[in-house]
Amino acid sequence: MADVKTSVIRALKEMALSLKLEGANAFRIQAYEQAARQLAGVSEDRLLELVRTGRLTTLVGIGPSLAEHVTELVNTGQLTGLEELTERYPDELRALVRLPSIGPRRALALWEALGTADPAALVEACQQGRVREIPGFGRNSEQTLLASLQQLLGEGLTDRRPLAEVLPEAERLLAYVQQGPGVVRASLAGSVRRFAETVGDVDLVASAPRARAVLDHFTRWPDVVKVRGSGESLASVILDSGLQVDLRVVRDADFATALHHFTGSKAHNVRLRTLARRKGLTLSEWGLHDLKGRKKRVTDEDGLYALLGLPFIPPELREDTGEIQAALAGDLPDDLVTEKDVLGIVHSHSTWSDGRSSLREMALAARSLGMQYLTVTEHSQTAGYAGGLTPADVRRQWREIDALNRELGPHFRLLKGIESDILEDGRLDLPDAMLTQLDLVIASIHARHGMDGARMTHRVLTAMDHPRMDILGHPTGRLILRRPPYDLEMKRVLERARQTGVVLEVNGNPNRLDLSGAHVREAMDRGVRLCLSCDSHSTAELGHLRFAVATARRGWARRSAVVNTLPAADFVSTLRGNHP
Ligand code: DGT
Ligand code: CA
Ligand code: CA
Ligand code: ZN
Repeated sequence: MADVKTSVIRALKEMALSLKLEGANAFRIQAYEQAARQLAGVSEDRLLELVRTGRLTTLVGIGPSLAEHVTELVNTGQLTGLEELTERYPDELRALVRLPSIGPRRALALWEALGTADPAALVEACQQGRVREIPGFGRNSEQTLLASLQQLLGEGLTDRRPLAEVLPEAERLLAYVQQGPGVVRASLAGSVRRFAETVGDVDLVASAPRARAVLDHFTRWPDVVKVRGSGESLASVILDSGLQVDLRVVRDADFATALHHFTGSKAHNVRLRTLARRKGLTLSEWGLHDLKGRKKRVTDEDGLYALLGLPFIPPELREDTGEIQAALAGDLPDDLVTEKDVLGIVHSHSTWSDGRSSLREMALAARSLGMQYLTVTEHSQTAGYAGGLTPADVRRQWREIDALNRELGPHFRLLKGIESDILEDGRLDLPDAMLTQLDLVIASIHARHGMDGARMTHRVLTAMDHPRMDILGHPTGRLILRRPPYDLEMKRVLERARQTGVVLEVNGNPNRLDLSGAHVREAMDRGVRLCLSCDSHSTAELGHLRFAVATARRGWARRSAVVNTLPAADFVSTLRGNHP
């Protein structure tokens, strides 16, 4: 009976929520909420004693009528009227009211207008723009609602995390599995291998003659706190970080098809299976078979795609967004950008503004990564909270840049730039006389995110029209799982980028990934150019490049569309060629 208190508190909270939906008197609602809070601070034994002796009203905030309700709850487990109220409003509606971005009135408005409170259905309604039509909503609140619904859904399933939070641990675990007894091959699979923005769990696939021995090795990894399941060929564990990891071990002859299957996405697999069937083959977790059930020999994923009449489709593209049709038609990009193509680090901060490494440390680190240049793009003066530089500071910084270039050149160069704030009216944050002296100008929004769509779009387009604007930094402003994009008409931004030659950033900060893969794809369709940037605030964050590259690949970006695949001089002159 240790749970009486918990269920009493839960009932009181449910009552408060139901009364909110009823539009009841605020004092009545508060009485229930306050009682729930009070009881949370009282032990179970003490609660039972107060009920027995009729002294509940000695607790602050519990009056005679609530004392009666609590007594009823403790004695009968029921609360008069609660059940009736609970039945009137479905659980999904109750979950909706609890979202921080939405109150009971708007939850009800949604429920009534759309006839459902199912979060997945609401996500779809947001995506179709049907929510903004409902009185009390607009584009902005539709976006906010969408973000919190997606979070709700994610948490409901597995508690998704940004990929970058998971990847280092996943890679350490992969290295450990590779050392397992008899392991021939091992790889990351699932959403991690596809470089999805967020990850539910980590999947690994390995091949070895004896699966059991490898699985035992796997479950002995020191960070494993719980083994959820372990079978003939599969083990699933929880790490102390809360992360779930699944490992499948197969015979090496099955490795390629197993790796392919567990890389997904599910939608990609389903479409590929349909294609296989048309060729008289069946494709499954167990491999590729002909109609007589004979297994085809498949040694790697290249071979699997070849048997299906396709070129290799990289994991980042396997989302069933047309990649199989494009591959059949020979329309997949043949020069998909890779990390090796990138010659310069774009968008970096140092201790001159809000970075944690000195300019010299940043330069040395970039050079040791094999880069030919690093753009020095500190914040501008309006970004005072981020140590933004005044024009005088910028001039002083040039002296240090010149000295470092003499020291580290000629095969490595620091380029003089700035990350200018885009001010509220779309102006840039430095005088034109200085902007023209810089090698490159990134302009980004860092304040007043909440402007309505028309004004925000005007603000960004105005900045893009500035002849010294080279690159639009983190164009949508979204923070993964935390903040929805600005209210911005992306189609017009993309169109303006095409007209002016302004380059759109693919920001590799794993919390941003902005542009997203989907927007990169739209940019590619319109002939808009990209730069793959790190937005690094320390030498370690030069590693963000890999996320920028992966995000660009998820949007089918070609090397030829990426400006920082050019050597330094060409990079600067191609930016200068903007604004025809
Ligand atoms: P996640 O973990 O939610 O970030 O996303 P995934 O894609 O890693 O999904 P997960 O871990 O459930 O499964 C890994 C892969 O296994 C998935 O991408 C495709 C494959 N798979 C899982 N379940 C199914 C299924 O029911 N049908 C098919 N065709 N493939 C599946
Ligand atoms: Ca997974
Ligand atoms: Ca999984
Ligand atoms: Zn920045």
